[in-house]
Amino acid sequence: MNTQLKAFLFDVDGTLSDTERDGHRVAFNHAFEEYGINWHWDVDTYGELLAVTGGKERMQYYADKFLDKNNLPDNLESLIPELHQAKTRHYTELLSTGAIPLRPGVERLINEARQRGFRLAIATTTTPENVTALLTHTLGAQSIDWFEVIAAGDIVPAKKPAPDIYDYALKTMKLSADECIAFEDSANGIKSTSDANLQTIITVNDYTREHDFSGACIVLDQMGEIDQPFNVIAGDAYGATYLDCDLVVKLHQQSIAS
Ligand code: XBP
Ligand code: MG
Repeated sequence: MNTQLKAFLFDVDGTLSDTERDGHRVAFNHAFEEYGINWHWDVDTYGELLAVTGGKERMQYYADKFLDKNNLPDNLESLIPELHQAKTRHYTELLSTGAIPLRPGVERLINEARQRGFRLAIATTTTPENVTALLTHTLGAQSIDWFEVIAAGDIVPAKKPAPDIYDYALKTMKLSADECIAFEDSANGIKSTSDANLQTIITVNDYTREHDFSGACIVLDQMGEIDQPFNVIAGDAYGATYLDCDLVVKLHQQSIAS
């Protein structure tokens, strides 16, 4: 069977942009300071906390697993959503400074995909405002409309690694999983795509390099550019040195056939 590829589904954090270490982490710490809470997430601790997706869920996980039960704020349940709102404000302010760029090759691939008529969507755990802020401050405000669906945050109750956010995007676009390809960066991401029956192209980052990406079409260190070739960590790039639509189509075809 030769199912035609119709749509590209992108994760955001870690895939479109390296947002976690210098973006989300910093914004969480600003929120803790703003509320006078003596929590601080250093780079390594944050790496462990990334086991749980979703900012509210991550704070709850931190309180449950990293802190002394007798030393938690009394009002933790109501505090977490408040902290998260503050964190979102700090994060979107940070994005507005232009401090967090897209990863190499992302803009080029999105532009080529649009020119070639592939449909685009986003499937992410992060808060919707964060996605629109990232797109606005990197590709421009008009880019929000390039994505047919922006499936984000609490739109589904079960976040990644559950497949729900991808199932939601597929259902909204009226596409089958075979007609799409997903772009992810993490083990939670590929668990989510695999359980939604999607083929997945992985670009790793410093937090996810050692994750298990079994079942991916290919694992790359980045999408790459003409003058900035990717390194292939696992899989076959068929001689390509950067990810373009021809390679995406080929990887999709090969994965569907096998
Ligand atoms: C992204 C996340 C998010 C962000 C924070 O995971 O885990 O929780 O770190 O976002 P993925 P919010 O890339 O797998 O979608 O604080 O807005 O929840
Ligand atoms: Mg991600």
